[in-house]
Amino acid sequence: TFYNFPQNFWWGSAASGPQTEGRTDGDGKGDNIWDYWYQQAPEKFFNQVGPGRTSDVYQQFKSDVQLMKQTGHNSFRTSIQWSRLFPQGTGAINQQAVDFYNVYIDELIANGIEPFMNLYHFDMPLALQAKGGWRNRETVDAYSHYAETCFKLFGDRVKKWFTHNEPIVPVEGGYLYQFHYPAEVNLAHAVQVGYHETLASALAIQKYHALNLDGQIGIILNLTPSYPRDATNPADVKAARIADAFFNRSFLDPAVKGEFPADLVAILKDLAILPTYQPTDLALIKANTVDLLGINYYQPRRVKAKETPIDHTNGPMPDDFFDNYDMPGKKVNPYRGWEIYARGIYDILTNVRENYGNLPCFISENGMGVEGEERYRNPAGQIEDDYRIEFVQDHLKYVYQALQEGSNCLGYHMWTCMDNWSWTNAYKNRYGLIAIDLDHDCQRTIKKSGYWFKQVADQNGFE
Ligand code: BGP
Repeated sequence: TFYNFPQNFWWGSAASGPQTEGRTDGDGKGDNIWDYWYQQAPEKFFNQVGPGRTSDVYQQFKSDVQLMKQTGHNSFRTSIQWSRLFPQGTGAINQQAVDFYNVYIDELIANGIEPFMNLYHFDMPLALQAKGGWRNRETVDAYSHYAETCFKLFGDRVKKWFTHNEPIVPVEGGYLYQFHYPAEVNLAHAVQVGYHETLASALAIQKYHALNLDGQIGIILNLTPSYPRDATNPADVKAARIADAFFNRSFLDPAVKGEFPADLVAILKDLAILPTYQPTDLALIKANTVDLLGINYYQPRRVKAKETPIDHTNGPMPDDFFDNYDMPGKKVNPYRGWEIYARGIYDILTNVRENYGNLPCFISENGMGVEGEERYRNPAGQIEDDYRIEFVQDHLKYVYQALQEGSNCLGYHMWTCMDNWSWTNAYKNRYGLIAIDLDHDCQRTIKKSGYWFKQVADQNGFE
């Protein structure tokens, strides 16, 4: 069979400002929490490589756009760095940032690549974090001003906007499992942070629509289908449902339906940790839902009824309600420890079609991080990443199946365009269609998967 995708399907990749641009001295960027955390605790970062050492897109974007063309992109997502545009998070604007994003956006468009722009990719400006970050309602106002400024500056050309990338991740990383700054363990704080992210998203959507800019605004969520160990065991099913409420529906429901999931609200009420809110907020969230949903998919979540004793050390945790289930025989990416389960992408798209009004959506990230890819470099200098081609093909077949059944999936973006710096893992795992050589001015070479992807995009499908 030839897997033929719909006309005008979006083929491309995703990246983020903080992971690719590079700081560059004298450009006026303010610190964000990653700059700060690295200064405080470099040992937390793989090989002690921090956010200053990136693929240097700030300098090299023009030739990078040519590489995107050579790898079949008709669209590409990155993010504006809040702390580049507003070095203090609010207040004075940095004109050099405006200039940079202007030329970057124009270069993409001039080369036939539609820019998709995300506003927040884990990069809280330090000056705002110093006042509590997302825990503080003032951050919501600062964000809404930042978002509106971006729409006014770039919205004449950028027609696809996203309020957040994976808003659950700063909640989990910063306030539950300690892989983002401020690395607390406090469910009440986590809930407040998540609530403010959702409120900020609704406010940005309101501002965007009010400007009548003839584009769409959405949110990008990492959805992890939550599978019970035994689908015939009610306790397992219940556990999986609770995990789904905490990690998927917590953001998906307010973003698409304008309402928080009742079962999650009941749990938080029971624990007396509902967030602080203003009475008018809920109507605002109800009235300002997304036009478009970006779905990042890497792995499912396998869950069983709680069997291990509840750990009370840090107060309540989502983990009090379920145990993760280590399914025997599952396929795992050994470098990241994430299960590889291509069918999950079909289950998500089907869920969106059946339970979320078949909202327009697209796969906004999917990919495979591999350590030590240099060993696959052939004598001609190309990295032969057949495992990545197989991974993408497996997932695309399930996207195709969902499309056949009526899914409104509009595109597929890989994580990522070129190997990039990734939070505390830095350069350990490489995800790109294009390799970079960190020791030689980040020299770029297209991987085998990059050429393969170009062929798929050109043919709008594959055999
Ligand atoms: C997603 C993020 C990306 C990127 C990717 C790969 O969660 O949106 O920023 O990091 O995952 O993850 P990692 O680099 O941690 O393996």
